[in-house]
Amino acid sequence: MKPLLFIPLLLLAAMAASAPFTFDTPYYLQCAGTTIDVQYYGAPCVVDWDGDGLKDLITGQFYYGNIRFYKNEGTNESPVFNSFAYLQADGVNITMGYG
Ligand SMILES: [Ca+2]
Repeated sequence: MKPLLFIPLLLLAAMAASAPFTFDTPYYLQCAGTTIDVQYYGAPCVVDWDGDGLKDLITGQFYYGNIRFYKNEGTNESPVFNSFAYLQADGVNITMGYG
């Protein structure tokens, strides 16, 4: 079984602006009802990537070194991810070394 991208609630707590920093039971993030799985070494980052005021999820993907962008369609307190896109520059996927 492949390891799944595990994002502790620590990151979700960071998404809630000015919320007190607390820990809760960890769980797997979902995208469109499916657990987000980037194989290995995801290195997730929470940031408002598209400038709409909602913090999104950016994470690496082991195979092919792509970088995934999950747009937050919920709120900063309860993020919802329904799809992802690969980050691109000049129409070409941005990749990092892998393997
Ligand atoms: Ca955003």
